[in-house]
Amino acid sequence: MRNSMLRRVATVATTLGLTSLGLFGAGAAPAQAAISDCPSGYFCAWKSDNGTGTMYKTNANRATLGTWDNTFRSVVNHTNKFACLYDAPNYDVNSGTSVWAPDTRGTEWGYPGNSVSSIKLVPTERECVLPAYPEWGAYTSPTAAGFGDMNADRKSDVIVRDKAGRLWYLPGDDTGRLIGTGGWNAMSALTRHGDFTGDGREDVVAREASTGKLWLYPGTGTGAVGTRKLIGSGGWNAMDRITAFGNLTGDGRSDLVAVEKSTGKLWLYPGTGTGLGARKLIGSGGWNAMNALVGAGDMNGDGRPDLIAREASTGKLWFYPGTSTGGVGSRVLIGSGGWNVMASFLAVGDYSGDGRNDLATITTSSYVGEGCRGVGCLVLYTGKGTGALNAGAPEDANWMGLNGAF
Ligand SMILES: [Ca+2]
Ligand SMILES: [Ca+2]
Ligand SMILES: [Ca+2]
Ligand SMILES: [Ca+2]
Repeated sequence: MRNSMLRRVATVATTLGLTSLGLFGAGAAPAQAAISDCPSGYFCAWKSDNGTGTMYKTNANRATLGTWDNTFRSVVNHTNKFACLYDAPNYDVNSGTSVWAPDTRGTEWGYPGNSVSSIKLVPTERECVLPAYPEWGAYTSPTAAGFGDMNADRKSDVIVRDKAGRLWYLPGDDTGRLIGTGGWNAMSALTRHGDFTGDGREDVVAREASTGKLWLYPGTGTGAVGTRKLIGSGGWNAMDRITAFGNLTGDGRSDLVAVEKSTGKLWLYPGTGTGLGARKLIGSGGWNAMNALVGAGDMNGDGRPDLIAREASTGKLWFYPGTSTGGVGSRVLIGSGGWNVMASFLAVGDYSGDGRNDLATITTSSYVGEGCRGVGCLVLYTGKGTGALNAGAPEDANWMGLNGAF
């Protein structure tokens, strides 16, 4: 089927809406035989309204269409990729763009809705008009605190999972690098921050949805991750909000926290250097009331990592300071409401370059901010160094069409 154009620019934000337009119907009787002539793996087009006559087909990107330029009257995308149809040659998004979703049966055909002059086949919808990954820019932190920094250049980093299940490493200079070629959609939780393996490099922890296993992917120090190691043999689907916390227990190794779904208890899983040790109860109940947990690093400057949580019913943001005994202390309100417009929170360490840890958020459709509204705004909150946050500032409008960031 055909989806609406995904494009938006950073300063003029419009909501990404997925609507069906121009779809004539699946396999309407007169055209059925001709539409089915489109081979699997190909995008096909006809000059007629009903898919009859000479057929155009391609299984690769086409920057120009030669004699087929501006002639498509019916199309079908019999591939497992998104077909991006551009009004201009050379995939120029500034004229007009339409997107046809993957259709592995090759039955959903219709009018392309624009005067097609170039075609691209891509794994994710956002790649029709944007890079696969969003732009992440960070300033150099004055100290090598390490938190949020996978390649030790003192710039905080972000990892993004796209809808095709790939992982992209964003080193903080607006670029991105592929570090996971696929399969990451099998993971129902992704977290990082802190060094679990004891080599001084940040690592990634992931929960496998189908098995409830917990895997450790050691950071290589370059932003990539190495061969995974099993650190939880099962049962992790009973847990919610699995969050890498940093080194709470003070032994130099990073720890995990997670909420037990059935009880609302908050458990600490101490990192041992080779895996996770016996868990310790650090919150006796009520944590199911929180629908986001963020291991934000040391936000109040006492050297211990802290926790931020969002209360679902009120949209409040709470700060829980890490304590010397390996737990969390009395909470402090740091956001009086409205935080439910955030789809996700990213513990980014110190992106602003003042030595204090900060917080990044990605918005839902309900967000309205200055310069950006709707899904996929990146809003940054610098830390005050006390646990509290300064007012947020939208930084980028193109964090939509992804499948998570951490
Ligand atoms: Ca870095
Ligand atoms: Ca490590
Ligand atoms: Ca702290
Ligand atoms: Ca900062």
